[in-house]
Parts: sequence; C-alpha cells; structure tokens
Amino acid sequence: VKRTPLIAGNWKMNFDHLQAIAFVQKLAWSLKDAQHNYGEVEVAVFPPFTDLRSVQTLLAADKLAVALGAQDVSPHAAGAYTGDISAAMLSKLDVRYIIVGHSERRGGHGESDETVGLKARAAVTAGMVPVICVGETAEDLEAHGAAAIPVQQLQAALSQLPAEAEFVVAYEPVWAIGSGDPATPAQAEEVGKALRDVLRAERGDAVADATRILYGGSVASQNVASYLKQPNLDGALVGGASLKVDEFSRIAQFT
Ligand code: G2H
Repeated sequence: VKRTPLIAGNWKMNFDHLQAIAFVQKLAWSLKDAQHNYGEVEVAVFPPFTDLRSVQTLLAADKLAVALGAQDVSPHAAGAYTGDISAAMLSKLDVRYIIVGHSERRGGHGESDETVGLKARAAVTAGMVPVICVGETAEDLEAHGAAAIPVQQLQAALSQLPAEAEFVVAYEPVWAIGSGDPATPAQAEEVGKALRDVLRAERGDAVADATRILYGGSVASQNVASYLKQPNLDGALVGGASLKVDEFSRIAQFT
C-alpha cells in the first residue's frame, strides 16, 4: 500500500515570527533546489501560534510546497477560555495539520486521553487533520512493554472521532524525545504495526491502509531513512532537528 510520506517539523516554543519567515523562505529554496533528489513527500512545519499568520502569508504569496501545522488546539469551539485558540481560528490561517496529545502537553499540562480525543475531534470538525501523538514513558516501557500504552491512547482518541475522519498518528516514545537516543527502527516498527492493527480493527482496511503513522523522537538526517524503510512507518515528527534549515531539508530528502 502506498502512502505519501509526511515529514513534520515541530518547532515547539522556538522562533518569533520574523525568524519564522526567514526560516521558511530558506527551507523552501533548499527544497526547491533539491527537488530532483527526492520522490513524493509532504513537508509540514508546526510553528508557535504567534508565527502562523506570517508563515501563512509567505506560503500563499510564493506558492510554496510546505504545509502549515499548529502545535495544539482548544477542545472547545468558542467562548470563555482565556488563552486558548480554537480550531476555527486555525482553519482561517490555512492550517492543515494540528498536533494533539504531544507528550509535552500530556505530561506538562496534564492532558487526559479524553481531552486529546476532544482536541482531535475539534480539528476534524473544522476540516483539519489531527496528528495524534501517542507514546510510552520509560516507566510504562518497563511495566507494560512498548505498545500497550500507545495502543490504549490511540483507542481513546479514536473513540472521539467520527467514522470519516482523516488523521495522522505519531508514535513518540517519551524516553526518546530530545534525548539523542532514538528508538531503533525495529522497536518503532513493532509499535507502528500494533497501531496499524488498532486502525484495522476499529476502522477497517481502507482507513488502516491510508492512515500515515509517523515516528518521532530524536529523528535526524542520519537515521530518518531507517525509519521510513519500515513497512508501518510513513514519516517523521521532528523536533530539535527541524530547527536547522539544512538538516531539516536533508531529512525531507530521506529517499
Ligand atoms: C518529539 C520530537 C518532535 P525531538 O517531541 O515532536 O522532538 O525530535 O527533539 O526528539
């Protein structure tokens, strides 16, 4: 089954909007230069909220082949939620993807499986594609093995999503994030396979075959190809290495 790989750059809390413009411009040039080096791949950047408008304007004006993503979204549609950003607001900025349930939100902001599911649903309702992050901590790994917690997190998110929803799954073992110590390709594939089995059981063959499952956690240009070779991994969610133009561009040319 053929799925277009997705290379997603999660900037986290880095780059103000001026830095964002400079970065995306350089990235687009670099990708254009390298176009003959890679096959079909989708590249997306996930800037902080304050950068989205600037990046949107740049992408639209120059017709650049980079998709725009957001790092989070409110589960609520509108109203008295100080500090929150709604899915409708993001969709007006040509945002296509929204990360939900990143471990830095689950862990650092106490987001439950239910909240993550509601955020994914808010993204879908507003016409966008949630990137549902799942992953086990070092303690989970020790106690339950690699796949059990990611599988449970995915099932919980799916229970909130309508049958026709399009979404992406990102497997990010918490112990591998920002550590420089990524999961081995075989470890990541094992969980990728378990997640695809969940998709097949809960949503049927068409969804299981079409849905992209990304690996995230210390992805770099030297290791990205080894993940993309795995039958159940279809891309990467890249943090630290997405902040360097040359490095991120090399990652996008993994083939
Ligand atoms: C995991 C990943 C991107 P990094 O959080 O979401 O970050 O590549 O820095 O491990």
